[in-house]
Amino acid sequence: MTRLTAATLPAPLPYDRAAVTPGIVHLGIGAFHRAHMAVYVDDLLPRDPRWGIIGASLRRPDTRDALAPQDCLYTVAIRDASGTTNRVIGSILDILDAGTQRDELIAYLADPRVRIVSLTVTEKGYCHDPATGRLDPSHPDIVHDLANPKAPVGAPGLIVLATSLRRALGLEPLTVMSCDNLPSNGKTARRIVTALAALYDADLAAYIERNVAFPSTMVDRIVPATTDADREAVRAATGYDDAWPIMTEPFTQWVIEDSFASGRPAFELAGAQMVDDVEPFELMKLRMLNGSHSTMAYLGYLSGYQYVNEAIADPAIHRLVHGLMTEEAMPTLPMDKAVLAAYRDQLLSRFANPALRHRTWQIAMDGSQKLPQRLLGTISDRLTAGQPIPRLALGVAAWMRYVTGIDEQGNAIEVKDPLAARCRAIADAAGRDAEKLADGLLAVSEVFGTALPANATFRSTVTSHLASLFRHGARATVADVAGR
Ligand code: CS2
Repeated sequence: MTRLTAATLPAPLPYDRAAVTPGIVHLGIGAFHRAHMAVYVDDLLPRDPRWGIIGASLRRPDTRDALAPQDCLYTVAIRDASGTTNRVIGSILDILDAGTQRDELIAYLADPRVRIVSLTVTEKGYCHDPATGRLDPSHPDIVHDLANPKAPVGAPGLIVLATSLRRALGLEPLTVMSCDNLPSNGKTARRIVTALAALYDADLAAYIERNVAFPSTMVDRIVPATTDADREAVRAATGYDDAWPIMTEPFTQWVIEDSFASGRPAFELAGAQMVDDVEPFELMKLRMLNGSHSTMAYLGYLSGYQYVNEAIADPAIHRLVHGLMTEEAMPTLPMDKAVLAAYRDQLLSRFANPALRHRTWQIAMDGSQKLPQRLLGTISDRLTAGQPIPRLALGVAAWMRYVTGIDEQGNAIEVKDPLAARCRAIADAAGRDAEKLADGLLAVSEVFGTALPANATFRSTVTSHLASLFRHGARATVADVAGR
């Protein structure tokens, strides 16, 4: 069968790709970027060809290897119960593997045509302490980059190098645009990049502080990992071979703080919302969507549900998630109640999308990096206000049960998390003693900080839920906490 390439494209793109020039370097060219920002840019290229994307992966060459033979073209398959729409995206002009093509990547970062560096490097790519949001100077990437400032491996190190080269060349300053699920992601990126720069050179840190823009953005589109069955479905529907098509839902949202150092594409013409303050949107999304997602991931996995749509079809999980959003998350959010209720209802139907096949195991990944902004911030706010936290605490307890690495049938769970080994050691020492396990994990300050573990209500609610998970299992515990 024919491979998707510029020469075999079934229908021409709505712009002349040869006339598109690079304007954006994207670090972390995974499925999420290809389903989200690259689609918005693809929509804009017919009006303005100056914003082509150069993608880079920092860890693995697999995206480059899959897409380079197909001219970086790929299919986005938009799926729901009514069917699938396949669309070819051409906004990514080139993909570099930072491990082997670092010089090319650095040359693009210092290219005068490039004015935006965007990021989807996941929570752990920020090399920070998740509980405080501050640079972790002992992070292996930071240790490496401080010793090798001209050949950095982490995103913060690459941005610092790019900035110093651009300053030396007298180029326009960059805009660094985070598209990761972190609270105040722009401020977080600024804090980390500036802190790292200060470790090299105080002048450079001051330059960054004054000149580089770090808009916050709220990004939203659910993107399950692509499977071989998905590749087969795209092949059957389109008649060509695509080594790495992307699966996603019809819904997409992007809210961007309108603060750019050296110009930007007219993202609003592709449907993005340009606003002065993204924080209320970010908080809503992290606490409602992602908080529900992580809760469903751990409880769903432990209950034997492989996919989110199966988990949310369980009436007790549905009730729990509905209650978590309505009773616990929504009262902490600075948005209009009717807007929040509509967002909740839309989320519940997005979770139920039967065509997405979003694995609970995929969302369960990297919980140590995700819990603070998804559940713990909401919990702190509620405890401060003297409000109860039964459902949120169950989400936290389910994470603790999950990172023991053994499911309810006694089978191994493949726990993917930078702190997996540490959590596992704590779990092995605690056995099935809920109090010991909770004590051990609550002492992991990168996740829980220091204030929350000192709160007696938090500690006892989490511990009693954890005891119930061990004694009665996830399904019975969910039914109990969700109520009738
Ligand atoms: C998910 C997110 O994998 C996860 O942790 O919660 O990737 C989620 O699908 C996106 O944030 C949706 O925009």
